[in-house]
Amino acid sequence: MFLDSARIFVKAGRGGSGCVSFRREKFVPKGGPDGGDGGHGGDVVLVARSQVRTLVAFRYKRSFKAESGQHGQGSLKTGASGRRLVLSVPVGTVILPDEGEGDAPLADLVEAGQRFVAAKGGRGGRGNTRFKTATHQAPREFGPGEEGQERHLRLELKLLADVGLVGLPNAGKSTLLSVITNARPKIAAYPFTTLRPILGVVEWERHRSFVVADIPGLIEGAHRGAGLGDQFLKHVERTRVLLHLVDLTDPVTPPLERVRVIENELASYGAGLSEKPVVLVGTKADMPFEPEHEAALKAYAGERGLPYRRISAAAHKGLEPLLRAVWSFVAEEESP
Ligand SMILES: Nc1nc2c(ncn2[C@@H]2O[C@H](COP(=O)(O)OP(=O)(O)OP(=O)(O)O)[C@@H](O)[C@H]2O)c(=O)[nH]1
Ligand SMILES: [Mg+2]
Repeated sequence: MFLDSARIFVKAGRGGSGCVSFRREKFVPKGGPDGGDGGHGGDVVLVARSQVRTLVAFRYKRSFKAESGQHGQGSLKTGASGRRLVLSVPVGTVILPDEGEGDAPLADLVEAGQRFVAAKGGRGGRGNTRFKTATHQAPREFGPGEEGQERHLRLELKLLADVGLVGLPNAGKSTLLSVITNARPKIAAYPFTTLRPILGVVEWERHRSFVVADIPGLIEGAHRGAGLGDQFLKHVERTRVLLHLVDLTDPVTPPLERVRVIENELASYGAGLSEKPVVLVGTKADMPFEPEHEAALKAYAGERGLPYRRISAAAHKGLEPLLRAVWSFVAEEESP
């Protein structure tokens, strides 16, 4: 599991001051006090939303202030309340006090739509009307608006992968992860370079990030324990889409044979892996490869109704279209 975290500063709006005012009308002999109350300051509220997958947005902006309330006015007009500031966070975000202030969570937003008032807006001050009593007919007192609450908070999220990379050893999975995410996996020209799953976050435009899991390569018989076995497939059980990487440059084994190996292992593992949406990805396209190999892959993808994309992670080619295809699957299952 991989932890995404952020530290933010939130400040709620200040309450507006109460107003000191007296009624002055031509034919009314004794104008009384008529100062209205100040408006309340806006809250800063965190809301869990399923469209947001990571805390990446909080790397760009860390300080958040809600609007203050307006001052009260004469004629008993209450000031307008400040607008609340709503920040969207991923479902699964745990909100903790600042470092040094304890580790007991303040909130755990486990469901979409769940909210947490991170900073409470200040109350508006009372207008002078409120200070009027039988013996105090012309009060000049008023309440100042209250300060909005402010604090530093820590946000933490345990990431689950949205996208899984599968393929034979050496297919180029880790290389792809290294160019589309912030992760820096080990890459080498021998099989089983990757020994344990590694997660990375793709920043796909702002507020549209998702998590990719790179797992060790699978080989024939992985479900019986061959190679590193299928023990790591549990890390892709919860993903929305699998990227099945096929090395276009392998001159020895026909690509469809290699595709079948992986498909068989996914099916033998069970847990619905073989029903998951798949994007077939031909890799290392910067190197020479047999066009018939790619044609066979494309034809197979066509038959199965799978998208096919050709990439070169090394040359950064085809990545944008691939990510767009992936995003369509990641975004598809989102509930509002
Ligand atoms: N020319 C070229 N070489 C690539 C490309 N992608 C990966 N490679 C090379 O292929 C080899 C294997 O790459 P990895 O990314 O480690 O492959 P993997 O699928 O993660 O392998 P395992 O972790 O062993 O399953 C490395 O030598 C990479 O440099 C590419 O786009 N172009
Ligand atoms: Mg690897």
